[in-house]
Amino acid sequence: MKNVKRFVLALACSVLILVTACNKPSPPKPKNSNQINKAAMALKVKKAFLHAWYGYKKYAWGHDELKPISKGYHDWYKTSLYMTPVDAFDTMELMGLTVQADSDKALILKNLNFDQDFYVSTFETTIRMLGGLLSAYQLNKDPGFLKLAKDLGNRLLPVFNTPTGMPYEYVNLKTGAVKGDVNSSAEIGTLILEFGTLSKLTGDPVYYNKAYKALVTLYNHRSPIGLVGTTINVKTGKWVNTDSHVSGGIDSYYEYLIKGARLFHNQKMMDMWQTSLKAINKYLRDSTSTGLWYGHVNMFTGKRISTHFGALDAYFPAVLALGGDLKDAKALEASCYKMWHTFGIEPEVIDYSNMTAVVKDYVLRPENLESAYYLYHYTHNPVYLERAKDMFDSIVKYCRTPAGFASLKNVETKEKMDDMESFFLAETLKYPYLIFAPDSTLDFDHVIFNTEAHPLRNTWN
Ligand code: DMJ
Repeated sequence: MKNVKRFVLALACSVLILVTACNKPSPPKPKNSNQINKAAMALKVKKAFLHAWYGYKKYAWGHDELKPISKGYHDWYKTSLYMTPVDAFDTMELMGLTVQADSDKALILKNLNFDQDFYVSTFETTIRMLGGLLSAYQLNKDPGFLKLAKDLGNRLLPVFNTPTGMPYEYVNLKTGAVKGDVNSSAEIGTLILEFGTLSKLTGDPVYYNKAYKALVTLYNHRSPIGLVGTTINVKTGKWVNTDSHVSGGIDSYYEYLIKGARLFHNQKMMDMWQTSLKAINKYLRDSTSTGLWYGHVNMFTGKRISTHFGALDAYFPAVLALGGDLKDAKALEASCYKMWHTFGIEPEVIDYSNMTAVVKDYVLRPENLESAYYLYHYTHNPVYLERAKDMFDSIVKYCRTPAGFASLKNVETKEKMDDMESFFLAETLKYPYLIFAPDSTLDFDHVIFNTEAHPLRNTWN
C-alpha cells in the first residue's frame, strides 16, 4: 500500500512538474530575432521622408535641392530641372503618399522643361531624371511622364556621336552641343537600363541600341587581364586613368551589366558580367584580417594600388547577391556595416587595412542600406533588419535638421554641411522603407532598380 501511495505521489509530482514546465514562459528569443517592429520602423522612415519633403516644399519648392541648414535651395544649373521632385516621386508612390505624389506630379508636369541652353551631365541626368520619369510612368501610368522622358532621351542622344560610340560627359539640352572627351567607366556604362526601357516603352529602338553599343564598346576596351580603368578618352578609346576598383567612377558599370542582363533577358550582358566578375574576384577581392573587401589595382598589371573602400562601394554586396554569390555578398555586407558602425555613420572612404577614415564626409549616401535590403530579401535573416535600423537611426540622430536632413562634413566630429542630395529621397529613405514595409509593397523579383533606386519593370515580354 505504501508503495502504491508512493507511486501515486511520484506520478502526481511528475504531472505537476510537466504542467509547470509547459506553462513556463518560453525562453527569451535570441537577441536578433523578431525584436524589430517592422511596421513601426516603416512608419518612422515614412515620417523622416515627410520631414525632408515638407522642408523641400517650404524652402526649396520648384528648385533642384533643399539646403537643409540655411533653409534655402540649390539649383545645379541656370534653371531648375526639378531634381528632387522627380527623384522623390516613386518613393511617394511606394509609401502610399497619394496627396504628396499628386502635388509633386502637378509640379513636374506643369513646369519641367528640358529646352534649356546649358550643359548637363549625361550620367546624372540619365539616372536621376530619365530613370525617375520612367519609373514614375510605370507606377503612375500618366503619359505625361513618358512624354517628358522621350523628350529628354532625344536631347541626350547627341552624346553618342563619338568615333567609338562611347558617350561624351556633357550635352547642351537645347543645342545638342557636346563636351567632355574623357569620361568615366561608370558614366559610359550606366545608361542601358534607362535608355533601354525608353526604347521598349516607346517602340523606338534607337535609345537601346546607342546605350548598348556604348556598354559593349567599354567592355571590349577591358585590359588583357579583364579589368576596366576609371577614365577613358571616348574619341580615341585610350585609357586615361588606369585605377581599377568597384568604387565611384566604375561602380554602376558593373551593376548595369547584371541588371541589364536581367531586365532585357540579354545573355551577352550576362556573359560580360560573369567574365568581369572573374577578373574582379581574382584581382580586386581582398580577404584581410579586418574582413572581406574589394580594393584598388592597376587595370593592366593587377598590382594593388590601395586598400581604400568607401560608401559608394557598399552597393557591391547587393550586386553580388543579385548575381547569386550570397557567400561573398554576406561577408562584404558585414564589412560595409563594420565601416558604418566603426564611426557611428560611414565616411566616404576608409583604409580597410587599419580601419581609418581617409575621406571623412557623409553625403547621405544609400548604398549600405541598399545592400542590407538585398541581403534581407535573399536571406530573411533579421540581422539585416537590425543593421538597417541602426543605420537609419544614426542618420536621424546625426543628420536631421529643423528643415530636413543634412550631409556631414566629418563623420568623426559629426559637423554638418548644408546639402541634401536628391538621392536622399530617391534611395536613402526608399531602401529602409522597403526593408520594413510589407513584402507586397514592391514585388522585388519583378523589378530592377536603376542605380538611383528607381524601379523599372519589364512590361514588354
Ligand atoms: C546616386 O546618384 C547613385 O546611387 C549613383 O550610382 C552613385 N551616387 C549616388 C548615391 O550615392
